[in-house]
Amino acid sequence: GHRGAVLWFTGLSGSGKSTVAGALEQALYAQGISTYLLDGDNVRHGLCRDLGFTDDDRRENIRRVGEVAKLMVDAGQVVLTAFISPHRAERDMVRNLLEEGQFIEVFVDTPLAICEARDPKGLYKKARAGELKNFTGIDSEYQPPEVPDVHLNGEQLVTHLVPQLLDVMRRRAII
Ligand code: GGZ
Repeated sequence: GHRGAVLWFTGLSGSGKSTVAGALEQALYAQGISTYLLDGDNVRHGLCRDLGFTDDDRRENIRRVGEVAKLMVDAGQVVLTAFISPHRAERDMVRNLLEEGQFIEVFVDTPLAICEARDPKGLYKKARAGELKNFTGIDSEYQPPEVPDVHLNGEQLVTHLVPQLLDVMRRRAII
């Protein structure tokens, strides 16, 4: 069995949040544990389609995602979220929405230079050229977690990272 909880992935664009969360989802599925992955691809086109990337809009984006995650956790679901969520205050707001132990902050720690070299969507290039404003890490702040529940080295392979997450979930009696 399993109990409801949210694994809240935070990190720069291109840090690997969605990739790691997707790989964890597959590993859990193989163990018969269903999860739901919330990320920009399924949220920013619907629930948050009216929001952009100003500080206020990011705050509202994270607030809405946090409220949805809470509802799903109340329903017993294991929720994975993959948003930059650059501000400590918003991540702490979501932590405070949930019960003790239901919120697991996962820092996907990948240096900006590596994210920028990966640049899968060419967004860093656009941001450097001034074509994209308020880009996290370029002209918008990212506040790294001071004491994340899980601190992942984003330069490692997902095959190495997923077992670390499964360990934490077992230790916290989520799975
Ligand atoms: C950061 C941006 C921006 C700006 C578009 N800053 O790598 P991606 O493309 O797929 O992921 C990024 C995604 C970030 O959305 P989030 O909802 O996770 O952000 S937040 O938590 O801060 O609300 C990136 C793309 O959207 N993107 N413009 N200016 N990322």
